[in-house]
Amino acid sequence: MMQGTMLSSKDLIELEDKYGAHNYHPLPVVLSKGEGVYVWDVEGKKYFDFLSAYSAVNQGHCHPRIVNVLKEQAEVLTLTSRAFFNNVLGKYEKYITSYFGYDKVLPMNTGVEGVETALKICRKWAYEVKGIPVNQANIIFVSGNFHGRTMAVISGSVDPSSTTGFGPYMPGITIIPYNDLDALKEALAKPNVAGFLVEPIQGEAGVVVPDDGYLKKAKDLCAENNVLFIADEVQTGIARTGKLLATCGNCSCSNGCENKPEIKPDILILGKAISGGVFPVSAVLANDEVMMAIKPGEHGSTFGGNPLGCRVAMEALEVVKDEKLAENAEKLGIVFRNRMQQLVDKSDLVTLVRGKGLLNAIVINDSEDSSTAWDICMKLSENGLLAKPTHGNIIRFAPPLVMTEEQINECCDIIENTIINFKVS
Ligand code: IF1
Repeated sequence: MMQGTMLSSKDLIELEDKYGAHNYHPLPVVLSKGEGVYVWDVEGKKYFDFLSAYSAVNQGHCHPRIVNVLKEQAEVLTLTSRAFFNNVLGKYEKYITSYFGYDKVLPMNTGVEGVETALKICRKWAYEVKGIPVNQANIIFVSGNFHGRTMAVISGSVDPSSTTGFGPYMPGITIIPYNDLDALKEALAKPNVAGFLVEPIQGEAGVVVPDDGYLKKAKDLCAENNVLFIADEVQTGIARTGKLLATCGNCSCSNGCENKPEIKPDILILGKAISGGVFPVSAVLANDEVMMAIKPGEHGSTFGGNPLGCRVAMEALEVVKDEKLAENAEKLGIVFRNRMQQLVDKSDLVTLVRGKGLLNAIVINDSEDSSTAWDICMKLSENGLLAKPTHGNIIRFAPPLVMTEEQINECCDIIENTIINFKVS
């Protein structure tokens, strides 16, 4: 195919099929442009983006302030490695630790690198501070989790699509049911427990929101047992659930939020929208008594803390504050769930709606392995709205947080009309 010839969606799908690993099954939509809450396909069709690259573009596609900083820094210095200092990293570290209220940050790139980093910090702290016998540390995961695709992380998964064919798995992991404090109490009573890793809301499991008080009680149980509470806010963080963090107000952060310090993770993991979807940036935050367990040369990465990602992340986080994205997510989430509840009440196809802020999902009245949710998403794309089923019969709805009330109502109209007129095959 000649470079520069206009390739159709079909051509481009064929290229990926022929030359790309088949590790995804995307909706047959080929995107070529994004701006705010909208994306366009190769043929010029416009869509509302209701997935936001799995909550990585909370600030909206190609936010001008973030893109401008990317361009500016890209012409000056992109990467030095950590073999040397650079003139951006220290400023970023001060900025982000103040923003979230922690002593220190360990900068990485992808979300799963952040999770792996948190697991390593937790183990190191267990041996050097808590005094667990070396190589005996155990970390508690919860079933239904999704923390990424690396070997250690899938060792704590119960999802066959994440685990089958990738053994043997990493030892030192206990898996208990999510949202079950008795199970947590029992697991914490075992010897050598170092940490408890949990998503405040389970995104991939289908936007599963735990009972009120679960996270707070879990944090308290961890504290009582000298076990680190590790929050994976890669998907739920950065204003997505209607607060800066789903673990809610770290009132010692620099935002002066009035929330009382309800839950403050011992280790906080951020990714995705920390950079507005413009560049891979992740961050692991902790206070000194935990973070200082890592000594020079014991962890890092080529791109971790690069000046380009740091500049982008600082601007992306400023946008979250300046544009009051958490408040907007909170407000529009209520509008969205009310509209979806009306749909639940009048359609046999939708059995429930759940979520917080603008991380929501509807459950389709069909078996997990039916194609109904997929077919509905295909119809939604024809009607100008992009979403994708998560597990089986659940459709996740996560638009950029810059959406207006008028736009969210327009999207609810699209969803409602699509569902009402949908014929189950
Ligand atoms: C894919 C899922 C979402 C995450 C949480 C860590 C990571 C993720 C809570 C790892 C990443 C992404 C991965 C992406 C699709 C998407 C996803 F469907 F896979 F499960 F959002 F729910 N913690 N989630 O959600 O971050 O290394 O990807 O930067 O793998 O297909 P990452």
